[in-house]
Amino acid sequence: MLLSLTLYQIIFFSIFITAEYVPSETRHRQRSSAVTSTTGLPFFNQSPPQLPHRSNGDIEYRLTRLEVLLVEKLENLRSEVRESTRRLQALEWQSNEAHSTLEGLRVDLNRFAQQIPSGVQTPSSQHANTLLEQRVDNLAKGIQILVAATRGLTSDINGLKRNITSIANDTRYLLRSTSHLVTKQFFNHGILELKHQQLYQSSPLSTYCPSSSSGSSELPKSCQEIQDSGNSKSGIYRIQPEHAAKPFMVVCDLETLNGGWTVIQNRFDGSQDFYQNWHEYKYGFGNLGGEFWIGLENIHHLTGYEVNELFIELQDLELQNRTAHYAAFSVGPEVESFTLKVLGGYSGNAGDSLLYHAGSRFSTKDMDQDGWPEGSCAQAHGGAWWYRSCDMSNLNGRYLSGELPEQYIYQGMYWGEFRGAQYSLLRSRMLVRPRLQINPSIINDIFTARPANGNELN
Ligand SMILES: [Ca+2]
Repeated sequence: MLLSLTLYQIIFFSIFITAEYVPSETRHRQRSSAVTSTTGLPFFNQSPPQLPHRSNGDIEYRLTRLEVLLVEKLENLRSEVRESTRRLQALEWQSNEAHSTLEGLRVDLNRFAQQIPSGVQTPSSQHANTLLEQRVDNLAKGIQILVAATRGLTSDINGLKRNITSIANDTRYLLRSTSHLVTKQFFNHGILELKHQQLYQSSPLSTYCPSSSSGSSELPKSCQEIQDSGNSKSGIYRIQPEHAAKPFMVVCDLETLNGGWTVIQNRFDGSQDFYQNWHEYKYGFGNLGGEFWIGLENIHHLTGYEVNELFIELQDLELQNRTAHYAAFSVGPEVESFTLKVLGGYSGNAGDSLLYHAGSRFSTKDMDQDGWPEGSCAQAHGGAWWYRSCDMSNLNGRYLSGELPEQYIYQGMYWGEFRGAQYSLLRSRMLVRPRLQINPSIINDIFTARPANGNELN
């Protein structure tokens, strides 16, 4: 009865899901139509996208309601499965009991049969035989009843097994449906993407464009290409790496160490807040004329398809300069959480405080992907970095200037091997450029050199 009710609930809920659920193909078409126009041109060349007629609040309310209903239904199904399993175990136990009773009766019967004397029967032995026959008849009836009961139990058990299989199938179907539902995170992410694209469209890019900006196909792929084409003046240029969907502005340093560098991070006065969330770190923030983070998407486009060098310039409040140079540096795509995929070939006088982070995913205050299960390194240390558990450097940490009280350890914009984790530096600049030739000994460093230990946070 209970199980039948459950199946009706499932059927009702399946109908409900079908009514609310947007098929993935349809969603895909909806997403595609948000990204490309009817002319098939990329979105960023078109007018702003049309948002759905429903308000965000309405859609979000409906998504929340769907999620709550789904969680409730799944919980109900789980408790039904638990109850069925319990009943099945009880029935199996009863069945085992019946079997052992039957076995005992068979033993008794055998013993009685052995006790019946053969040969001449006296009146007393005839009486005993009659008693024995009665007991045997009783035992036989008992055995028949037990056999019938066992058959009933077996049938019940089989019925329960079928019900459990059916519930398991329904649960799998629901879980599959869940994976196709639009989640609030997906919805919010989509809104942020649209906002970003609108922002990009309205930005006055042409102000900065060099004379060669007549078409995206002619844009240089990196600052190195700008330098190779004869430019020698550092400044802001527009580039489009081969795998980037659209061009973007960068600061090129065409002078330091033979030039060709793209600046991916610049901090020197604390005017820009670097305690930002995932969205900002993905797309970049700040002012290319001042402090900025170029964005993980752009860093991936610059370094994800060919190995780059990474050059880090640091300065403390006594105006001591230090550098850290890595002959190989590569950041993965967002689906790999912008992992620091390749790092090696350190040289310089700042000390190596980054190799500890090689292989780690990027984490922000709202996206904990670090190796510290009990907490968020980005929140605890006030930054965003390729945290492990947690860090030996934190160049996107808080701009705190100089020696720090003990409670601020790891919080500042610090480089462990230079002034330690209780010191916030004055300047930090990170630059990348394509590395055309790689020394085989550097490759060896990249894949074998790992730090023996680090300042694990416990
Ligand atoms: Ca964590």
